[in-house]
Amino acid sequence: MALGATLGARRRPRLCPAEEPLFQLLVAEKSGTDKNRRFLRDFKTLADVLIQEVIKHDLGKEFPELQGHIHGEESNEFKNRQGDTVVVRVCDTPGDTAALLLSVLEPEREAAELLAAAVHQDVTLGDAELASVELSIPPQDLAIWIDPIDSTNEYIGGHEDVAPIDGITPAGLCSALVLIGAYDRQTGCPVLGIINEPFYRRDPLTHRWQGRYHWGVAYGDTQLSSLNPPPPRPTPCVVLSRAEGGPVRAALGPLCGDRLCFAAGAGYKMLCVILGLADAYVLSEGSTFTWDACAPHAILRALGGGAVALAGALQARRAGDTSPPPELVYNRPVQGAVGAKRWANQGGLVAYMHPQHLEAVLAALATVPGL
Ligand code: 2IP
Ligand code: CA
Ligand code: CA
Repeated sequence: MALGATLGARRRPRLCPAEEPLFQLLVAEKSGTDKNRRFLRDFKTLADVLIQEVIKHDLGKEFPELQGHIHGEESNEFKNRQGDTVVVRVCDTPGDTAALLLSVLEPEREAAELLAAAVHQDVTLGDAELASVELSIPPQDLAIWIDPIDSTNEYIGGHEDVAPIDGITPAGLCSALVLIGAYDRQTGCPVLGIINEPFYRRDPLTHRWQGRYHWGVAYGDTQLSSLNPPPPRPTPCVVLSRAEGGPVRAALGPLCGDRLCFAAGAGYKMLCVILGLADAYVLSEGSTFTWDACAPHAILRALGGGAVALAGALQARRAGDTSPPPELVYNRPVQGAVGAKRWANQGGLVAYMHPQHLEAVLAALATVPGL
């Protein structure tokens, strides 16, 4: 089976399997005793690490050529409450996985067993669109970035009822996303992306959470996606982090009229551009990483958009270079940096759908001193 179809059709990295008690734990509110709160925090952090391990395990099994090239944000070392280090992984049987998880979640045996059952569950998606895709990408040319949960703070906070403003939900559970991106090992270009929205909405009848996912492939001359490119707005809407500073806001304000929007989650803000809820996402600092941007960037490229390094683009522009700025790549660590910072998207980024909006954003930001 082709890699693209398989990435989409294999077990979904959904946080919420059908089992109601497990599901309740994952989204449980912060009510109850301190002990409960601590357990929930551990449980959610464990889910974060475990999702990455499940994806790594499944992909590596299906495509041995990818083994050693599947990277993620999380380390699989997890400290339990006794201070011991547990290496979280998918074991050969649900029983072994449950036993391993229990060493973190003790004494919550039921939670450990439900989680292990979810990990070992085989989910086959009937995605007619993906099934009809005839594209073969050699797995040995690719590598993977995974962010098992983006917008962790919102995930842990668990706020369910944040009202959208012009279609963009500024905070809350719905900005917690699972991001899986594949890039070309040689060039670093993003090739394939999947964004899973586990908390997309409540089913109106059952009141259970429903997820949805989006995918895109940009490989050679092939551009395919589960979505259609959104049309450009005459006056662009730019989405920003709430942490974005005054000078950037002031420079972009006039460009957008009253349409500066704010949202949590780097992945969610890129998704807003993908879905046409915003025309661009601007970030002026290196506070996102390869695992945040790779998957949404691949989908943007599949739809005709992209993502560029902001500082580099402004520098080239100021030096009189009028060619389109180079797109972000995912195989180049930051020289001299250590830890997660090696994979920071240094100097910020602009994600866009339509090149004229990228151009307008860069023109507006070129006036900001210090950028
Ligand atoms: C975070 C997360 C944050 C985002 C930050 C990312 O990833 O997406 O929400 O900040 O840049 O690195 P902001 O919400 O201000 O855009 P994670 O949640 O995976 O740590
Ligand atoms: Ca992230
Ligand atoms: Ca994360």
